[in-house]
Amino acid sequence: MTAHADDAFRNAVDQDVLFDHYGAAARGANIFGLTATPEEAKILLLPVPWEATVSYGGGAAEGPAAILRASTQVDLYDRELGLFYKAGICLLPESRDVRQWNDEARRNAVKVLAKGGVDASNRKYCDRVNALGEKLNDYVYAETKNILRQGKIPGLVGGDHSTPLGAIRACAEAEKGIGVLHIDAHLDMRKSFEDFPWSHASIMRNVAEGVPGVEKIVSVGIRDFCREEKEFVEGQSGKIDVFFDEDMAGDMFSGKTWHDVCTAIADKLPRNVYISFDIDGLDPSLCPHTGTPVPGGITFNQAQFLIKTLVKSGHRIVGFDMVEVAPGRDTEWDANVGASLLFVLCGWSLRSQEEK
Ligand SMILES: [Mn+2]
Repeated sequence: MTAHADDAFRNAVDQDVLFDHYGAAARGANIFGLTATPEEAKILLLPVPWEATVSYGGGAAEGPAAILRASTQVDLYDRELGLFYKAGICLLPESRDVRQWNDEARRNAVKVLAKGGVDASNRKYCDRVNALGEKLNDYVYAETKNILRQGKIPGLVGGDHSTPLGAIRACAEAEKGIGVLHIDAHLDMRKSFEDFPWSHASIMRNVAEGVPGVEKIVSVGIRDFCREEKEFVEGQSGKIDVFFDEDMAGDMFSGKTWHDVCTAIADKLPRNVYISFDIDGLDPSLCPHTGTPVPGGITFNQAQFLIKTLVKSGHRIVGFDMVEVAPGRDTEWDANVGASLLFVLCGWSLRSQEEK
């Protein structure tokens, strides 16, 4: 067990600490109101309250706590999957280290963002942000490795979209030649963003260039990107397939079905798949407070059907993340949607272990 996982376990059995982290809703119960311990649970969810380099709206660092609070509203029975939650789903406690790294990185990042990038006067702040980003990547990698070593399914709860790099790396080492199903409004293929290489806007570029165990990336729902990102994708000789939001909608306006689209997406992926789900891939009415909302996007039912189709066509989900959920000040709506999607991801990940 890593030092962090050790902490996580001690915190999980210490209700006062859990109470501290998550507020009144969580006393004695974990996500979805379940009570499985980290030892019992088949799915371990790692909260990563990190949003160091957010460029527009903030709040994603509060995503895990908000999802936990909202998760008690999710009905546990699923007509197709039955009482799958009995396999155990457990959200680990937030790491105090990650909170501290995030706060420090955020303070430093603001000094770079204020000038629209790095120059001689703020280089040291930029360097510090990037060093803390590397620490975060190492932490997520070690925690995910640890979850996989126990034969459990890892699910990361962000945080911004920079957070799952270490999780994808760990999953790609456990199963060679995995695919990444990337659901997002943004292509996230920038070389770096405002001189931050570990940015939310670079996550899939970092996966494509830095995680050799990923043989395929399929990006879905994409409707915001720059020319450099598009050219990067085109230069990857088929390693990356993009299902642009406009094209998917256009196909359906012209008579194709969502079933057709989902089958085409699933056909592009190898058997073992990591799902990286940025909530802003959905229609922004489902995530109005996410950091960088974009008009368009898929519905909740379409997302659910896509995940189902993937599993029913014989793919195995080796890990997943749910990122960029930012709670609104006066509403639990974003977190309700995030919690529901997280439940869908948990259910079909478990089912996918059984499918041949
Ligand atoms: Mn993203």
